[in-house]
Amino acid sequence: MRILLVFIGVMALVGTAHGVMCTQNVAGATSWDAQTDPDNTVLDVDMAAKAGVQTGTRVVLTALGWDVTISTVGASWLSEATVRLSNRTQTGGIIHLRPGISDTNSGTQAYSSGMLDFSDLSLANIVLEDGYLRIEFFEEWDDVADAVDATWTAGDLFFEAVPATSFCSLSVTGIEMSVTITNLTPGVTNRIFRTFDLMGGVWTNLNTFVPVGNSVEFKDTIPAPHSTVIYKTVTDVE
Ligand SMILES: [Ca+2]
Ligand SMILES: [Ca+2]
Ligand SMILES: [Ca+2]
Repeated sequence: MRILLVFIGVMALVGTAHGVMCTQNVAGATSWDAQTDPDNTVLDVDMAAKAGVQTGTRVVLTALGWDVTISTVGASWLSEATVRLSNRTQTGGIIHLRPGISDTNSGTQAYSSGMLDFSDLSLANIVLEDGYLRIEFFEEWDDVADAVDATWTAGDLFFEAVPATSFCSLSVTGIEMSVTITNLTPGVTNRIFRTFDLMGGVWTNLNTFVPVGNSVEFKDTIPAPHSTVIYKTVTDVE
């Protein structure tokens, strides 16, 4: 019997294997004092959801752009308004963006850019293991302690986000097969479904698992008389 195996990767992610453009509005964010000061605005952004995948999915940011308006207070310079981009643990790729970096004026000014690829700038990608991006607004030079130095009055930051996808390898012996599913996110529920007919067949949930590591081996026995079997893994919404 000829067995045809077709493995479909994480269905929900197939369409997002490439970078997804994601937008984060920053209107109203305030930079008060120096970096780490608790007064500063800090955003905790679910980039996985923005990229169209399940919350908690690993996401890598590979490019950045901006279209923002900054308004300073008193004598503070526009160049000092800075945004710190990192994962929640502030490890790995960290970027400090200063849209008005050469602007030693005070007042209100708009700044914009095209998309800048981190690799073109010899910068490391920002790796979000849990899919969350931390954005802290702070002052490169704090003019007045415990007072707002600048407000990001309008605009957006833009990111190219690449969500994790699953890759599968197959080995077939007779009608028994095993699949190693890799690039999984630990702790996130996945389900494996099987059908014998891609066009209108019933999908049967064979297994539900929550991976401890990044990969899981899955075994199945293909029942006779089927010669075609199709599997898919789906990352659960909950
Ligand atoms: Ca201040
Ligand atoms: Ca300042
Ligand atoms: Ca303070």
